[in-house]
Amino acid sequence: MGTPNDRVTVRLAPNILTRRGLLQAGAVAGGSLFLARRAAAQPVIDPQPDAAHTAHDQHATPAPAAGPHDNLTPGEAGTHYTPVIVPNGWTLPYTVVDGVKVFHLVAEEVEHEFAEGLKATCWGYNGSVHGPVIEACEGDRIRIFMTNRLKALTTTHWHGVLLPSGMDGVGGLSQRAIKPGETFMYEFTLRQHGTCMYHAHHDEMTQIGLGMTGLFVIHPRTKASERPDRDYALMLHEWALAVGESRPNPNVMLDFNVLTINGKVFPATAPLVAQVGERVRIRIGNLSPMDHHPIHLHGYSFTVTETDGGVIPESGRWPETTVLVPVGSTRTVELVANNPGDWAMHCHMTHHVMTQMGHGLPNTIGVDARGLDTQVRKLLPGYMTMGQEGMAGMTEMGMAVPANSTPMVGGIGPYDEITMGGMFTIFKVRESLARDVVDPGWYAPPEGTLALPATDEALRTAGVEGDGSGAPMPPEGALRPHTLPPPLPERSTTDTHSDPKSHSGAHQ
Ligand SMILES: [Cu+2]
Repeated sequence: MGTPNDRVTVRLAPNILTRRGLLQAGAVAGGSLFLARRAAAQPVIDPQPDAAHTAHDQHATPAPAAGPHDNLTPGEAGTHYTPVIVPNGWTLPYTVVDGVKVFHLVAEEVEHEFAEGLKATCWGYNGSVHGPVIEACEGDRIRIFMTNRLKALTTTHWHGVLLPSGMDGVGGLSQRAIKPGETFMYEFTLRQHGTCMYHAHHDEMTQIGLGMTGLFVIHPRTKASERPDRDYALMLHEWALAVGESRPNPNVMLDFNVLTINGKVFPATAPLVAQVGERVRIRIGNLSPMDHHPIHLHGYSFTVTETDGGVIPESGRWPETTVLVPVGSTRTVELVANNPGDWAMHCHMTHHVMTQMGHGLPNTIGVDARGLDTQVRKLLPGYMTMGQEGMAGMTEMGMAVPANSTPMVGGIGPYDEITMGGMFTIFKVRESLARDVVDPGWYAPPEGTLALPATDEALRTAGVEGDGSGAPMPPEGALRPHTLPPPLPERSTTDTHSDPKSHSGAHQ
């Protein structure tokens, strides 16, 4: 998989690449970890009229306020921004017509593959779940045609995008719903940059639940040297898909059992990659129906630089290893890839790195089920009671799984079974890495930097017993449950009525 934006076709109207347009475009600076000081003082652009937009203005919704964003030429990949990388996904191509970027979204049913062996009929856009990333530039005028190929009404909301009310896409409130077979047109100028989203805003429980969501990335117009080297776009989601069923159930409130990054469960999630020294931005959106996801990255301290509300001022940022991405929001984190390795990146909710059959099982930990299994196998060949020692081993032993399901845990890693599935992926950092490598294979740690079985010599030298005896144990009393002190002694009635000013000795 190359950068999905290889597929972007851009047709520029011949007259819009004016010298003035380019100068203006270059002057609009954006904020990021790498140019945070610039963010505090964005240059004001002289709002001169520009022929590029006059052609469509007569039928376009008036913008909320004219300003420095109104007269820019359409932002170009490479010149004004570095396109995002969408693991397991893609970016929606556009055309340019009379200075307006034109996109076409189609809402429709999609046969979606979460992982090998696990498919379902979901709802998405343009043949994909989630919808393709919409990518544009601050200052772009954009027009999005939305064709409804569902059998249901729908609308599309541009989450976090600052736009006129009538373009906001809330069914019944901002517009009438789009009927099956109809195409609506949304048009507005992008007056911000950041990581926004789009999603159905009609019968939200059903339509968002079935996957009708996507990221909407708006880049600032910057010089290449001011941008991250790799800019990843990830969308989180959760699904209720009973083993063997072919449609997710959008009506549940708690029972989500398939947890995805860009629509995939690990090990079907493509890794994020970087070369040592590269500046990496990771945008994470969450339109799961019900759950926030604390996304944890190993091996790094990162900085949270943006929410879907915009850039966080430098003074308001703090370092993190886990960023909570609440439902209905995005978080953008940035780091410099200075620690080579294969680093886990996953939701830290333990049930969110477990797939389908991992949830709600009876607790059999510590149970010897061999006798039971033998009995049950007479009725159900291959039956195995799961989880006497926990859930590990479910991948490795190649246990047969029912039709249309995935093993409840991950896959075989470089050494052993990776016991996480679901909302899990890997950040692969290498000393040297070609630009277009999707997966450089497993990391081979340098000599002396890999955890291995302790040798007898090492144990002896350290005075450590390999059977665990002699290891420190809690000091006497350290783990004793605390008990509350006894109640205070009861006071006499006269005490409670005494004058506080003359409390002591007043009753003598
Ligand atoms: Cu989670």
